[in-house]
Amino acid sequence: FHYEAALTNAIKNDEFFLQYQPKVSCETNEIVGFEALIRWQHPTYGLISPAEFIPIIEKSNLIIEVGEWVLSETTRQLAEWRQQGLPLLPIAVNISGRHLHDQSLVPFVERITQKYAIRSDLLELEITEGVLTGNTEQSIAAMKELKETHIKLSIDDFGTGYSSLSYLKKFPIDILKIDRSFIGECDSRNDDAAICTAIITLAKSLGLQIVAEGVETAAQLAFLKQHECDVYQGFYFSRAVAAEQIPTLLASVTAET
Ligand code: G
Ligand code: G
Ligand code: MN
Ligand code: NA
Repeated sequence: FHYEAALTNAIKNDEFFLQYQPKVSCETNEIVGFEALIRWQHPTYGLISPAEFIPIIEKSNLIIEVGEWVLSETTRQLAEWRQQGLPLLPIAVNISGRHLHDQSLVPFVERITQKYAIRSDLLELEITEGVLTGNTEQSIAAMKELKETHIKLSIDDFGTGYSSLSYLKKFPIDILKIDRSFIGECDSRNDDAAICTAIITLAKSLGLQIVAEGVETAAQLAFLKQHECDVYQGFYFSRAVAAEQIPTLLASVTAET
C-alpha cells in the first residue's frame, strides 16, 4: 500500500470528507460552534483515521494541500449553511505546524473567505501546543500575521506540550483547549481536578476562552460547570457527525431549551 501515492490521489478523487463535532456552552447548553475533523474513505482500504495518515503527510507539503482542502471545504460549508438559513457558528480546523509556518496560509485564508463571502472570524485554527514549543518566535510571527485577517486562534491539547507559560501571553490567541487526558478523571482524581481548575483560572486571567475536550460523562460536565469552564465538546453531547446531520442537531437543541 503506497500511502504517498494514494494520498496524492485522494483529493483528486474526492475521497476525503469532514465530520463536525459540536462545541457547547457550559452555561446555556447551546451549540456555539463546531470542530471539523477529516476522514479518508479509501475505495479499497475503507475508512482511514486521521491519526494514521496525518502524521505521515505532515512530513511533506502534502499536509498543505490537505490543510487547504479542509479550510476551503469548511468555508464552503459555512456558505451552504447560510444559504439554508442556519445560524452561522464558528468552525475550528486543525492546522499542522508545517502549514502554520508556510507563507501561503495567510493569502489562502484571505482568498477563500472572500470567495465564499464568509467573515474570517467564523474560522478558527487549532494549533497543538507541541507545535508552539519548537519554533516559538517563528510561530508568534505567523500567528500575528494570521490575526490581521481576524481569524480566531486556539491552542489544542493544552497541558501536554510543555510550553513555557511565559510564552502564553505572547501568543496572540483567543482560545485554550484543555487536553482530554486531564478531563477523563477530573471529577474523581485530585491531581486532574487541580490541573483543570488551574488551566481554567489561567485562561480566564489571560482573557482567553476555555474549552474542555473529551467530555464523556455528566459528572465531568458538572465539574466543568462548577469551575466555570466556558465551552465543552465530547461524546457526552455528540460525536463528530456528517454535515447533513447538523441542521437536525441544531433544531433539536433549540427545541429543548
Ligand atoms: O477525529 P479523530 O479523533 O479521529 O482525530 C484524530 C487526530 O487527527 C486528532 O489529533 C485530530 O486533531 C487530528 N485531525 C483530525 N482532522 C484533522 C485535520 O483536518 N487536520 C489535521 N492536521 N489534523 C486533524
Ligand atoms: O487532537 P484533537 O483534539 O483535535 O482530537 C480530536 C479527536 O478527539 C477526534 O478524533 C475526536 O474523535 C476525538 N474525540 C472527540 N470527543 C471525544 C471524547 O469525548 N472522547 C474521546 N475519547 N475522544 C473524543
Ligand atoms: Mn483539535
Ligand atoms: Na486536542
